[in-house]
Amino acid sequence: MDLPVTPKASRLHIGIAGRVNVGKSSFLNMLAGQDLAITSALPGTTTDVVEKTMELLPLGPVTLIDTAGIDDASELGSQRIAMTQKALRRADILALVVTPDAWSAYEDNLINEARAAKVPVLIVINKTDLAEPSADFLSLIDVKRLAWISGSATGGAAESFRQAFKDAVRGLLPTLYTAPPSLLGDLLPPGGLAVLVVPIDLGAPAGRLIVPQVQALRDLLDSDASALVVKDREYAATLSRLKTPPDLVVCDSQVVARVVADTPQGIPLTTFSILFARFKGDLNALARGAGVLNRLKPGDRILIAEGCSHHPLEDDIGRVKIPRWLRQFSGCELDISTCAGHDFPADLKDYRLIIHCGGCVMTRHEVLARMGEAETVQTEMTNYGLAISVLQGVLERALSPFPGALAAYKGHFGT
Ligand SMILES: Nc1nc2c(ncn2[C@@H]2O[C@H](COP(=O)(O)OP(=O)(O)OP(=O)(O)O)[C@@H](O)[C@H]2O)c(=O)[nH]1
Ligand code: SF4
Ligand SMILES: [Mg+2]
Repeated sequence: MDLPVTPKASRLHIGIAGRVNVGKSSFLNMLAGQDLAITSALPGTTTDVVEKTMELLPLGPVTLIDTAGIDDASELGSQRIAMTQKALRRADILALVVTPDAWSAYEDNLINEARAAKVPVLIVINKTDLAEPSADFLSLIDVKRLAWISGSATGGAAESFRQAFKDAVRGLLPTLYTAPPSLLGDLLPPGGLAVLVVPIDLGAPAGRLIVPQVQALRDLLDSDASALVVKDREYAATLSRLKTPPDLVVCDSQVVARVVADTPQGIPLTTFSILFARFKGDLNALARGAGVLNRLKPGDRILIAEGCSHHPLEDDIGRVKIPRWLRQFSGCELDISTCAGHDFPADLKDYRLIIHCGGCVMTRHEVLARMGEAETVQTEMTNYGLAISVLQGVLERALSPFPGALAAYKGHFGT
């Protein structure tokens, strides 16, 4: 978990999709005001996904993702489709580029997929210098209740096309499913006190706190609450010196069993991982998935999914510790596999459960998109933090500040 939470992870990601040659790359270049992506009259010019991060005032920093046009006739068809789909999973908003009066099942399918993943769609009608869209075409888009803009990426008047795009994106922002809840400030009254229990062991970086801890401190300050930070060893003694109990205790998952034992009932307690599960994903659904751990059977297929592939420290958790704990906890032999980074499998239906990492370098949207894919095939998903708390027998306590998630966990558990 000790990677910087890059600003990239919290930027608005806008995916640009559409059939070959409609002008996706030209549109990206027009927005950027420079020739970044190669464009040409040949269909299938873009073969790799091109990303451009830029300040799109007044929207703020955004990442534009230009994808390969999909054309069933092209030889690279299936590879491209897979690449484009992977890239689009990262999008918070989908800009679907079309040309006047050209609409097919392809556009409808993409829109259906985006809607299933709760991604708002903006139709960008390009090449209007060659032909204006007909009234019938525009009403077809209106009937589908889609936002649209029109213009020409190469035919001059770039400024007004760019402005229309920014206005339209701004209009879609309130519909974004990806707006995260507060990290923890909403769990305390104003002026409240949170105790953060932070183990300083060999795995802790020298001379500083890790990013999730710093983010929690900042969120508490933003919420007019205060924080007391203490190591697990000093926690019990420190708690006993407080005149009134804290409003919330947050601890690292690795020490949750001990912190639960040291915390009187009635004090809301959770872990950093659970806070981030809510911040980065859908806590209720992840808690429901955690319930599956109590009902594993021999041979069940479990996927342990890591959001990136460059964190030697955590290899141990995903590849060694969690599999070992799972086998001990369930008492049976399980079929456990792992994936990392963008290798998240397209077909999830045969997995009994997916246990995902905290996704510190993933956007909330990426996490939600993966959850959506699992949900479509009725595969449950949970994450490391929740799983570790279940395996240590303390998840009910660690979900005490989140009644909805607790009910989801217990409902699935059948108690
Ligand atoms: N007349 C006109 N031509 C355009 C416009 N936008 C793009 N083009 C041209 O259309 C052709 C395809 O543009 P690209 O931007 O490469 O299209 P693309 O959708 O990225 O294509 P692929 O990457 O092959 O899928 C190029 O020759 C562009 O110059 C436009 O608004 N008007
Ligand atoms: S595997 Fe997940 S939690 Fe670990 S560093 Fe990568 S994204 Fe973050
Ligand atoms: Mg292109």
